[in-house]
Amino acid sequence: MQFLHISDTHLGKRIYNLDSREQDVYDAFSQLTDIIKREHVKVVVHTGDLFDVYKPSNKSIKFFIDRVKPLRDSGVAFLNIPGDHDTPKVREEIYTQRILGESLGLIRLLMGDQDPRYYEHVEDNLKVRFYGVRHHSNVSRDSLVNLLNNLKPEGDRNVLMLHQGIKPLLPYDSSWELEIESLPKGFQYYASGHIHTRVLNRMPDGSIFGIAGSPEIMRNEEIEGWKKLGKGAYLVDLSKKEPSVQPINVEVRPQEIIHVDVSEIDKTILDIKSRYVGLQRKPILHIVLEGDSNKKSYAVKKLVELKDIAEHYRYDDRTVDPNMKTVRAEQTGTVSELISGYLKQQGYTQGEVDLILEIINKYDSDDADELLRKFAEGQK
Ligand SMILES: [Mn+2]
Repeated sequence: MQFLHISDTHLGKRIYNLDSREQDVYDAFSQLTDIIKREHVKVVVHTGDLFDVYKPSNKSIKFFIDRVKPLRDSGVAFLNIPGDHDTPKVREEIYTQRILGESLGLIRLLMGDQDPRYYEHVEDNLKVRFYGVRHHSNVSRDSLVNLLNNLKPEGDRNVLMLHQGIKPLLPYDSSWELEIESLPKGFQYYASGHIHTRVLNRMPDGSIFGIAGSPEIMRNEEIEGWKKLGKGAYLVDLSKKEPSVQPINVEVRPQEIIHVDVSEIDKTILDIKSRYVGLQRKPILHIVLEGDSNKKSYAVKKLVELKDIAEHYRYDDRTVDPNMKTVRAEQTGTVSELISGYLKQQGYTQGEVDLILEIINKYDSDDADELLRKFAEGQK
């Protein structure tokens, strides 16, 4: 019995507000649905952030329906849990997934805290149960842990779908809600979303913890992982008690971060051009300008030549004036301590700093609006 694990498709995302980047995100999804057909899987497990926002554009909803309806009609079950991006930011709104699931019957939505509690699939005389819990933010961590502890994995094989920050993969405070060692036992495969770079971890009990990752590069931090591991889907085989996983890659628009000393800009531009000339999919280039800031403006003008070979380029100015003294932030401490140190340097009071940190930590919760209001009042 095989199923396909995909995640974090972020349909509708328009990186740099470019039509071509929105299309790249759709193309990656289309490649995934091609893999679903080619591999003849009967179950697809999507672990959240199906869309980029909780109120997706009509264009992205139509795209999803047109791609997934033929799969549904050929008997494929498309399972999904909502990720943080899918979660409504206001109490009165509902998940888009409920339209796709309850109203259209295109997906099987698993929330964890309401029925159905699992999806059961029987193949090769194996009863496989898929459990899933929707994304829980940091503030509702207790109910998440409670839900997980009450799961009863009673199939011949059991899969758990999650969309959470997991320690130690996301180690910073407020970035994780679960620790990998404390995941509930009895599952052969932990299908995980949220983190965009692929991870495959064999656990001590022989089960596998898998992060399928996003099928396109959504953030710069993903470029390194894409180069090393590729992007795409995981084909998971549950025939044996210890599962085996085969990564299947999709074609992604190339991206590169290039550090450039502004005094060598002419040579570097020639070099980049020769490397990327004639590519079918033009790259996205992230240029990091370094060196003497007095030579920056010439370098920036010169970068325009990259328009010939790149779909898009952007630059990050890290040049320095050799006559200026620089102030360095403390290199130790947690992210919160770094932010707090910086804000204090900028003249914010301790009370304001605490409020700002709280807003950052609760940005996706219902409390955020209330906190912002308090902060705004304090500023008057
Ligand atoms: Mn995501």
